[in-house]
Amino acid sequence: MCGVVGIAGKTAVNQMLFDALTMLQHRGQDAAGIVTCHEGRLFLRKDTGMVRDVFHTRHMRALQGNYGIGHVRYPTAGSSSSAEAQPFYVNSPYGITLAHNGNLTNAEEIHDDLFKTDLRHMNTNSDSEVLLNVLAHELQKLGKLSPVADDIFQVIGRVHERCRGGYAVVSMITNQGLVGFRDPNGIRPLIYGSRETEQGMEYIIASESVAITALGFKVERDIEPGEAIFIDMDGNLFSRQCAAAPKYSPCIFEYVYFARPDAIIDGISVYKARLKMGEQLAQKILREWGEEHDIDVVIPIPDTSRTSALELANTLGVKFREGFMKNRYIGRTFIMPGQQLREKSVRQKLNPVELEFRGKNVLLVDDSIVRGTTCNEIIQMARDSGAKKVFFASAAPMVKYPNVYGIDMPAKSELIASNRSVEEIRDIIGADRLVFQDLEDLKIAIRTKKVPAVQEFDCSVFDGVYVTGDIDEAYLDNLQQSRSDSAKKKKDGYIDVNIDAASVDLTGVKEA
Ligand code: PIN
Repeated sequence: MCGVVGIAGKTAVNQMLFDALTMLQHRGQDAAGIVTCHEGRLFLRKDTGMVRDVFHTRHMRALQGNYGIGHVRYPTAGSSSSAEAQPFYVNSPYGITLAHNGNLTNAEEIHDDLFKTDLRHMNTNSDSEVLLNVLAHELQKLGKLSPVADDIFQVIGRVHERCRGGYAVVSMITNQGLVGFRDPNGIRPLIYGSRETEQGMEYIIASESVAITALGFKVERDIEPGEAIFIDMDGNLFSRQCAAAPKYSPCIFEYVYFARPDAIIDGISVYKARLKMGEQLAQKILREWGEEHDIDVVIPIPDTSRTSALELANTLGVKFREGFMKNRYIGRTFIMPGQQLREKSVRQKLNPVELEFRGKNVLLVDDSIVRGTTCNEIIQMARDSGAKKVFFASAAPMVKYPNVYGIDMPAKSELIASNRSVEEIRDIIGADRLVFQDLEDLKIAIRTKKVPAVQEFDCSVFDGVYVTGDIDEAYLDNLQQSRSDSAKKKKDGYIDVNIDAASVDLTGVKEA
């Protein structure tokens, strides 16, 4: 998962891009990058690390210009080097930079075509570089010295024809303008806003509304599935539907966990959706455990589950208490994650408030259970703190299938629910009772009458239905192989040999 932002401004955009990336930091803490454009020259700074660590004063000073894009990267299998930090750059045509959130499901196929037919070279394993080269190749084919909005939209149409999967993209075409577009299913989010200034209208495109409002811009609207917007160098904005059969299927996991609660995605408040998830889950508990359940207190596992746990407690009529305090100063992970490390870091991250547990039957609430390893540790902490019974509730249904649209889920074999019953999972994690949200209830929690266009979601991690229709067993087997291979490499301390970013994709770009 990643965060993207693009700004077409009237004054320097470096600080605004930096601020926007800090608002999107939760979408990726592995790497960050900004590229700006000033008088036809590009200035790029990207590296692994958090936003505050990647950009120093000297970098910020060098990021000149009124147009720019930025990216924060989530650690995904096989992309941990700084060479694969974004934005990516390709010099021809025009000089194009691109930041991508999502994952192409046919990247390998396109990679082959790009190499054998289009004679394009790619220097990383990143599907985002593939996407950039498709865009560049299609623009090149048009062969226009000064493409207008119509040309850009025609090219995005071609990108949609060639690329499959989930993608929300911002791209800067040197001296031509800023483009934002979203995959035909609207799997990954993208939204834009505007701000009136004395010099004229400024525009921002971002993964989440929070980056727009925090910068003092006004949210205009979400970019629709398959739609593209283009802001030319004079600041004129154009938009067009570029996909043949667009359909809303936003990723349901954004609402469950990834997005900030204060974000509004596709017109739906993430906060409100999480409250309703708590309400739905409480109804299920009342249905299945009966009114005479023996829950004394509801305790969220911070941070994401807090909102749903609060409403769950309200609906049950049970006390809501903060039983775990989070150490928010654990910043970077210097060693590659492994099972042991994950377990250790839970105890460093969360500390129990013992008096909330002693002698009580507690219901712990988390947003989801993925590997099941942290809940195991947390349940043990609750017992060590003196809890009588420890119940566990997941605000999301059982995660049974891998994600192929840009959420870095573990391989299927590592998902605790992939081949197990609720009872088996309960036994493994050591809870006295375990309850999962039903998928239909989750959808009910998110849907709102106010947004009739968004009724269906990409729920593939829960139901195995992949909305792009191109995922079969062979694809998932392959994925399993690469995800577990890359995990193994990481555990063995293997590092992919990559030519340093500075000597690869900065050709003609001044490094900030
Ligand atoms: C954590 C959000 N959330 C916690 C992510 C743990 C699954 N895990 C998914 C639960 S936070 S496990 O709110 O952002 O801090 O099942 O894989 O052990």
